Amino acid sequence: MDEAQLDRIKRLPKVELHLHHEGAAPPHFIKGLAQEKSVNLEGVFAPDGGYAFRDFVHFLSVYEAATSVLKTPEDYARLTKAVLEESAANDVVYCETFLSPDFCGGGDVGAWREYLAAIREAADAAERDHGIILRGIVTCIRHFGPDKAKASALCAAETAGDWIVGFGIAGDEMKGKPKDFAYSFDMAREAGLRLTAHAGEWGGAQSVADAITDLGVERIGHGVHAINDLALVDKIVENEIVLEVCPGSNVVLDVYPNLAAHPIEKLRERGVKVTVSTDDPPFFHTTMRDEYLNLARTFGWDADVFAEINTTAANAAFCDEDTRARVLKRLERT
Ligand code: MCF
Ligand code: ZN
Repeated sequence: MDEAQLDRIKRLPKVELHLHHEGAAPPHFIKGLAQEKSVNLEGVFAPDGGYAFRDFVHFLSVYEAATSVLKTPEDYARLTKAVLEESAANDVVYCETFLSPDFCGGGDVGAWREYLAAIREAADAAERDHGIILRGIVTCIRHFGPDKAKASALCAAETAGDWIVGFGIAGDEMKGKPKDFAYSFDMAREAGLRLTAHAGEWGGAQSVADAITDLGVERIGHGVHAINDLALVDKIVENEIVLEVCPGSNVVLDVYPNLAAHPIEKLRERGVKVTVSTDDPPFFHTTMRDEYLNLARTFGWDADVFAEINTTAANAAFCDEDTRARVLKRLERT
């Protein structure tokens, strides 16, 4: 692929469906807040200035340590501004971000409303300044257990609407089973929220099947291990379940040794609706532009393939139809 083609791919307008709000925090932003608040973040940063972690479980604890400096709604407003500036610089036109009431008010509905108001205000400003549209997915954290998940689901249900558009689950997939969280997903569904779950990243194909059956999700975060069960892949295709694939994340966390070994292309070839996201970009030394360039170089994907992926993502977005129409219009202008 020549440089002109790669340059065009890099600059395409993009839709990102899988981004963790704190996980997108630039390290210098977290360092600055730690200094302001005199919080000791020893061990969180690598000598190169990025985040330091050995493996997935260590990643989860470093994520929580970095998040500990975000203490107020105002901190989250500043975070939102920093995150959206970076996303807009990568030509992202629409993004869905995972927000956790555990970190934003400790599961209390009143406190959560204050965090949410601050985040929305910053998102509205970023939309005015950079044209990027943000929507939120309330996310429970699997290793915090089903009780905390219920508190998150209540926060989600109380604030469901045109901005909080979905409910999901992230965290340590090796802890508990999807059905332990079915009550929370039922509450969110009844409140009109759309559903997604991290599954099949560390768990096998069965973990993806359980999330679909027991939680009734229409999207799966990662889902890559579905490739080990082709009958499940067929079911995913038939039911038009969309995968939020984060290739760079999977390589850095050692789910796959390199991008060439990643199943995204096999899944796409079999007809699965795949989308592309960064997950926690500075943690994984990636950006949306990098993800696209790496996929183009590794699998030979041209601009048409990426255009199709972005249309898939826009159609799978949890936003209202007016917003979707605006996003699809932005994708046309290439
Ligand atoms: O997708 C990656 C890796 N797999 C699972 N979970 C997470 C990922 N990035 C963040 N998370 C979790 C983590 O537990 O999501 C939470 C973090 O605390 C934040 S959700 C706003
Ligand atoms: Zn994730």
